[in-house]
Amino acid sequence: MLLANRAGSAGSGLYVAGSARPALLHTTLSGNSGSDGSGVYVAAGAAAVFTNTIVYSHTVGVAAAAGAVVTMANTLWDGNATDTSGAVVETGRLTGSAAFTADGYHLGPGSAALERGLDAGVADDLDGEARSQPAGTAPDVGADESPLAPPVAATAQPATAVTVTLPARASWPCPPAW
Ligand SMILES: [Ca+2]
Repeated sequence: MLLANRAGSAGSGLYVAGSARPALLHTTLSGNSGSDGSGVYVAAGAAAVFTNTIVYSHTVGVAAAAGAVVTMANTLWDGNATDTSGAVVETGRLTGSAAFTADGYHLGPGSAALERGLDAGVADDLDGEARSQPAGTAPDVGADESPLAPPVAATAQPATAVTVTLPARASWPCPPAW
């Protein structure tokens, strides 16, 4: 998790350069700032592979220099002025609210990260809690795994029969006298 870091150079959350080839699983990048505003910067000649990532609140979420190779699978983008710059190859793009809790990285109700990840073989989360929850569901995107269910798209509810029982006639108000 890379949270609210400040840096005087590009890649305020993460800077990848040289022959580095990191593969990052279940990363939450939130509110990193400084320099050119990029949360992640991958320099020429370097490469990075991200799986199940939340990129939240950056001037530029992920920046790839010319000659960098950046591959991202199942990323939730929220609140960035610009999500990507340069050649970022993306599959499983997710949008919607990260809906973090007050700490800025745990997932709250309605988060678009809930159960939208790929099975990356990660058995727990940053709290040491089991991933996935409930067992057998798709993992959450980002560093936290929550037992919360994903938001449900608005759908028509099935019709339900309604039975109304009227009180016995004797208890009705008296009819007007004739
Ligand atoms: Ca958790």
